[in-house]
Amino acid sequence: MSVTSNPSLREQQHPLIRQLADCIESNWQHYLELSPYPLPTELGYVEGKLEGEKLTIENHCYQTPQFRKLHLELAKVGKTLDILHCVMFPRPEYALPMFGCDLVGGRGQISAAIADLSPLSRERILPDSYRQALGALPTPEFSQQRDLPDWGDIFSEFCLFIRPGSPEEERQFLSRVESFLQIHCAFAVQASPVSEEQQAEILESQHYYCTKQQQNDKTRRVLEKAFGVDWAEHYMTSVLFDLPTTA
Ligand code: BLA
Repeated sequence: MSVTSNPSLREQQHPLIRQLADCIESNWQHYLELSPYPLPTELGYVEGKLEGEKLTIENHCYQTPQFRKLHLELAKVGKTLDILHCVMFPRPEYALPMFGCDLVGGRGQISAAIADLSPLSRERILPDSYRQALGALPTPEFSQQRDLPDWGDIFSEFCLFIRPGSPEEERQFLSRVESFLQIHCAFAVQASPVSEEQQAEILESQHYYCTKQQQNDKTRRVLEKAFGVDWAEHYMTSVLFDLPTTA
């Protein structure tokens, strides 16, 4: 299946968001066998009002033999807020980490750039293969590191959370996220299914990951203001961070 995106929202967004969205999709297309993911049609493209400004959300969703859901979301609030959200949810049959990424910006400046390959094991450590590959990457210095919130214990030691200080730092962020994606996709397509016992542990770890992400009040507040409390709860638990049901 080939990925064809409606470029309308992307073209209006911060260049780093546009570039990262293109980068994510081209890596998915290059490495993985994509098929459609059935998202409720009313949630593919959504518009609401946030303090008088229009909030637009555009979702791109796929599945593959190794991933139950690949989710790329672009959102825009008037002229003030641009958002990219991306999560790759592995199928519980595979011992793969969770790729997650969030870019939040507005008025020409990205305030939060986050990317991680988060472990899905009881000990919350990445497989050796990932630690070696990630540890071998060049480690750029970013001038403004940001602190993770309390619920951020789900992230790995490789988690990047910065406010990019220059176009050069934006390029370095993009390049490191692309390396995360390449490493992840290359390992994923070679992965073999694990034992039922290990699947149960992976499932439990995905629950833990999603439950923590649902505690992100900053995301919740944006959605609540535009669409109301109930819609925000539904969206966070069924589209952004839905729990897998069966292994
Ligand atoms: C932060 N997320 C934020 C912020 C906003 C959003 C407004 C605050 C930005 C800042 O402090 O500069 C908003 N993010 C959204 C909205 C959506 C979204 C509305 O994705 C979707 C419609 N968040 C994720 C994923 C990760 C993530 C996958 O969705 C990480 C892998 C992390 N976002 C994340 C973290 C923060 C954040 C850690 C900082 C939270 C804090 O400082 O409290």
